[in-house]
Amino acid sequence: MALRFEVLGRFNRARAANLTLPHFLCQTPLFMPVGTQGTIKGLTTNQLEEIGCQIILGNTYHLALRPTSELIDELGGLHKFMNWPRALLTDSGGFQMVSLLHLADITEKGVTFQSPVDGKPMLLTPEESIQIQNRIGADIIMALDDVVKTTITGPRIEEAMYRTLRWIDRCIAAHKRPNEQNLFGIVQGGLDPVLRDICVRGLVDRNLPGYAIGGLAGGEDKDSFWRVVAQCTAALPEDKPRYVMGVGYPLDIVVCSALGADMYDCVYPTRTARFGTALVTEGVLKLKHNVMADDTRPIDPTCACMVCKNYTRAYIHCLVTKDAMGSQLLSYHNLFYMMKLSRDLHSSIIEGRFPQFVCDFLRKMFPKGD
Ligand code: PRF
Ligand code: ZN
Repeated sequence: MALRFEVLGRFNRARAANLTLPHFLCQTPLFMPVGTQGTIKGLTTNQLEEIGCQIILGNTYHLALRPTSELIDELGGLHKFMNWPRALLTDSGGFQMVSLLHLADITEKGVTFQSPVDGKPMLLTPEESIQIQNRIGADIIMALDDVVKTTITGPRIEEAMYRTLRWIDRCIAAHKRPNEQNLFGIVQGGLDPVLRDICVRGLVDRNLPGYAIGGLAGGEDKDSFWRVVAQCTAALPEDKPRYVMGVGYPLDIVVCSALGADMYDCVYPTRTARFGTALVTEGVLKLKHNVMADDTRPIDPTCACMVCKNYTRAYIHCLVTKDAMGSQLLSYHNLFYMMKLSRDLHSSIIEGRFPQFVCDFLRKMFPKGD
């Protein structure tokens, strides 16, 4: 195992911890921004450090196609390649292929897809996904899982869950750097509590350094989503990190943290920035809106970030969708918001004021109580 997970404080099921990874000591709960091609679009790694990012996510699928994992390995690993000294996590690639390429097809061997480079059929097996991730060198690597949309029903959900369990053994066997990189298993099983239970037990038996809850945030209703998270966190070990994949709405992070989850990732804060939306205390602020044209306030007067200290809504309104600087400034602010949310969750849990923090958060976001 190449991590240490030390719980520093709890409030009911919520926990705040130090997660010591090979490249960085992270504090949980934490949000991980998503960098696709070895970059968080529009931000330098110096800015990411300034914002307080502790760990960022890279996608195996994208990096394997370009610049290729062999080249990253040859050039000294992804940390060095992208000039990021802190922690990295890579996702296994299957989910990205299935969600990006509708031509992807899953069999027992692995995920088959058409190469977007030359159109040739390609196969990503659990062994290959781990080999690629070993070359990339992230602090945390993810098992290849069989992901299906939570909104479908029937035998396919069960097949995917059992296949994910069979594949975890192939991933464990293929993992050549267990002292430098942590392999996390991913709980699947759709919205079915019986399938989720079988999958959690199966993965816990493998004694992995951490566990992810997958297959969520794909259009299911919030009640079902939170129920699955609650069930999985209750059954996962207390002394290992729990990562809810693909979750990035501030409200979901607060609720999942209350349910005992520790880690999150999502493109939402940076993607919504590129569409002109800022995350603020009251919810969201649409910078494209005409009322912003002569608004001389910062995005969020309560925000301490570089953007809110230096620029007006009017200026960002003027840039947004016309100049790359608009989405860069909004991405900077949105990630600052996510990092502050992570820190506030961590410190409020440690200081015994988590319920007060959650109440304040909800009251500001939903002032009418709805
Ligand atoms: N599996 C993997 N990556 C993911 C997910 C998953 O289930 C999700 C949730 N839908 C986001 N990213 N490997
Ligand atoms: Zn700001």
